[in-house]
Amino acid sequence: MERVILPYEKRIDFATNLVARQLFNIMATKKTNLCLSADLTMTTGILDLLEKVGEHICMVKTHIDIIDDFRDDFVVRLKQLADRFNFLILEDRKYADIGHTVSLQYSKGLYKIGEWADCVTVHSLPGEGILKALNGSMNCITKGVFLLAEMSSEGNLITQQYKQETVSMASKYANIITGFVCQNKDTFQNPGLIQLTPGVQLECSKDDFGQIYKTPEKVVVENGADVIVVGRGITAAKNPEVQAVAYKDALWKCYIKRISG
Ligand code: S5P
Repeated sequence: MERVILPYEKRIDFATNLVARQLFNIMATKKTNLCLSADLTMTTGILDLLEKVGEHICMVKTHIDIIDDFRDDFVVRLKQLADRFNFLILEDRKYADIGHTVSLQYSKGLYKIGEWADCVTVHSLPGEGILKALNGSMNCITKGVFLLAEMSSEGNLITQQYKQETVSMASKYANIITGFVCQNKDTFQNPGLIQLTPGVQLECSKDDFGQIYKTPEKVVVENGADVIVVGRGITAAKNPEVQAVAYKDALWKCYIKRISG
């Protein structure tokens, strides 16, 4: 059956990655497919925002390397919030190096991402070695990878062939692949994988650096997004909490419309 018309709870059994199972479960239980991109540069800003919107999201997406006052206790508190409100943590590291380097970037250094992130974003550009290395680092732990198959930004260099080869590369590493970061429903068919789509605001627009925004209706109903990433649409709002609820409601309504045919 076509992936986009199956409800999240029916897709759980197709998932080969444990994080994908968890995420389908959280979305079905909390009735939200909103992922907050918490692109703020101070830890208190991120933690305060999550206190307010944690109940409305299925996942938070972080860029740990943009934080000015990073300390180890930040990730402890982030984890506590994730447990309390039942959401997952995606570190948007966009790994893009040779496998050996990526395995070090994943487990070592200041951030030790592998210790706290449920899943990470990864480019397929360097080839299969990047997944082989992460597969080794994630061995036996409930962790996941969102592989970038498309991007939201104007003029990006990803071609149709690159996209198709990215999707077939993933099939060999089914146990660690949570899904794809992409814009279109024809990117992949497997109902056990999750389509993560960024570049979303309530009205179509652009930013000054080539980011292209589409509406919830467009990305969910037409383009098949399962988890929808919203950053500045919420973080830059006068009242982020009110805006998070507005996005959650709009996105969930679109999902219900899609699965109702
Ligand atoms: O193609 C992409 C992939 C990603 S992960 N386009 C994106 O914008 N992103 C990320 O989504 C980007 O790094 C940023 O953290 C977020 C979008 O933020 P917004 O403020 O534009 O909604």
